[in-house]
Amino acid sequence: MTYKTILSEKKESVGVITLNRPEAMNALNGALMTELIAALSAFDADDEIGAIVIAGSERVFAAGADISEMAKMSAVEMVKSSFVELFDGIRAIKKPIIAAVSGYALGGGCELAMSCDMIVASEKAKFGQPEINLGVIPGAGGTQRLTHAVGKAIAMEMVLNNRILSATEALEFGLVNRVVPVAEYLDVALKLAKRVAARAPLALRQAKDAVNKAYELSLTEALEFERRAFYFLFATEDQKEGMAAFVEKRSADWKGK
Ligand code: CO8
Repeated sequence: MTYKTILSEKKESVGVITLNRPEAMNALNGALMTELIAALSAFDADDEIGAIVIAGSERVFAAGADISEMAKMSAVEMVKSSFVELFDGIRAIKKPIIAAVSGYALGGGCELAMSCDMIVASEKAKFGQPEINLGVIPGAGGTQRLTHAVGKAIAMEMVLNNRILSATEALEFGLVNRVVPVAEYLDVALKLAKRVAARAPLALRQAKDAVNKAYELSLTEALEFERRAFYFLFATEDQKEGMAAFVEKRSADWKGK
């Protein structure tokens, strides 16, 4: 399938999606979000793909929701457009998603990066929630995922006072997994995605789900969820293969069954 606002390609076991609206700093308009969810869902359903990378350009990951598209909209039009609900489509993806961020990740762009499971940042990455400058607040998880990631003090400063985090600050505060030179960030994200993609697919799926439950359930409920997921995996061929391979001192041959 060809897209107008993104590029989508397979690199062996990894699906790579590149946001591609350079004229608008990769601003996330309705068309881009719809195409992004379509491309993510296609990779999620593709057995050849084990993990997904979402990238922008070196200059900008995404400068937020498209302000010119939103500027004149009423509250009722915003509700009817279901624009922000498109973000739920990212949450629905079962395979691991890695954001490769360079340059600006602002507003909805920062929220998009945080909706992914891991973030590889270039030294030029900048993370911010500048919605307060527009008379609004983050609407796609910025007040929640950011607070979980960096804690209340830094989140308050970012959301209330437009503090922009450098890549090294983002690493220090736990928002990103690693910071690497600009020339390497895409490669590093791709290599990380390939390593993840080589793992047991059903265990990966359960693992992603279980870690996310830490944000959604009470500790008692989440521990129960984890235990059930752990037991479930003993019904898979991959658990038998993985443990046999360890005992026989060989590498496992995962089947995703
Ligand atoms: N929306 C629309 N167009 C944009 C956006 C945007 N978010 N950001 C940049 N552009 C456009 C500019 O208007 C400009 O267009 P033109 O060349 O036609 O004038 C072009 O991109 C280049 O931008 P600049 O000239 O401003 O480039 P600079 O290098 O000087 O500055 C910045 C780059 C700092 C990124 C600057 O463009 C900026 O501050 N952008 C806006 C950032 C922002 O406020 N983001 C938050 C938006 S609101 C939001 O995200 C709410 C999310 C709610 C839910 C999300 C659902 C998806």
